[in-house]
Amino acid sequence: PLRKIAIEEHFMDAGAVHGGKAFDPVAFARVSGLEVDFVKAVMRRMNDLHEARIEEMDAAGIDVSILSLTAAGIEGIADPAAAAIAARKVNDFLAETVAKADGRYLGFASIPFQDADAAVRELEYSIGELGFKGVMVNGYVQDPDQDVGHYLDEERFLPVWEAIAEMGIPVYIHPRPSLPQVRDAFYGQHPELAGATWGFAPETATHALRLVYSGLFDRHPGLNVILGHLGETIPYFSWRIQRCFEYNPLGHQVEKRLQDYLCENFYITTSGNHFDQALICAVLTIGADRIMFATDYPFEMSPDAAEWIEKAPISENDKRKIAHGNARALFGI
Ligand code: GRE
Ligand code: ZN
Repeated sequence: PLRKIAIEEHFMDAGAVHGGKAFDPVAFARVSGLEVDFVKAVMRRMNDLHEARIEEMDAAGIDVSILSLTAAGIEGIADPAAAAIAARKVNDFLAETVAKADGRYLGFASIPFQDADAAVRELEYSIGELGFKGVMVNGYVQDPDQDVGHYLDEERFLPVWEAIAEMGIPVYIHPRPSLPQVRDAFYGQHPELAGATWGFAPETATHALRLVYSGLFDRHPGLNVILGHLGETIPYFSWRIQRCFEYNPLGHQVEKRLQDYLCENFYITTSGNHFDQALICAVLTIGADRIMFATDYPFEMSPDAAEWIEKAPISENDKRKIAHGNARALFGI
């Protein structure tokens, strides 16, 4: 069978993230636009890091899962000092989990972007000492005082990007629910559209485009950002974005076309988007060398993701790159 490495595979460390308070499925369901029963079922699988998860990996032909803290994770913590403490706990917990898993798990670091110095320290610890393969960031970073978020194109984050670029590790930008003011304005009477149905995609795509048009990749041409869900709609829309930016750059000049940044600075994954037509758009836009397999466990069932990629209407060679080859090369597995 097609061997796989899966790279958007979540766990939850509720004790660390919620400062010892129990996870609240009702609150999570409300902000994520989910049914409470769905959240409860997902959380049972989320908290299993041993038997059932490994069995599901075996059934799907997944040799290695790169684990990441589920959204909103550290980014959702308002107090910078609490964020730094929580990130350290989560990273230590993940390192122990990886160490016990006989090579079946690797990890993405959580870092406290709320405080750039602390984030760089946690990078050095989690990448340098714990051996994690990159950073997972769950969208915008909570402000300590107001219900606003900070996207990673802000100047305050430049030292963190510099350290990331120097280490040569990728950053996976994962969705988190939009800020309340965006949710209310966009989705008011339609909470069913706010989450993974639709809202996560424009939220995360906007974040990625802000990075591009901030000139981040001109400053760090070797930097790699990973997007899930077959690129959060960006491949499909990339031609129009480039076209309309050329007409109306509004002072934001960058050195290359969006298509060039996609091919040089982005990877996308197949997490939670088992759609042949979207895959083909991605293959024709960014290329099979920059697409990687992921399942979005536990929000999706890994065998569904596996069966889909096995049957996808692309070449055997592309399938092998997507299933495991690109991840082996990028992460040195
Ligand atoms: C996720 O990956 O974080 C996620 C959610 C809610 C629904 C679906 C989903 O947080 O993939
Ligand atoms: Zn996910």
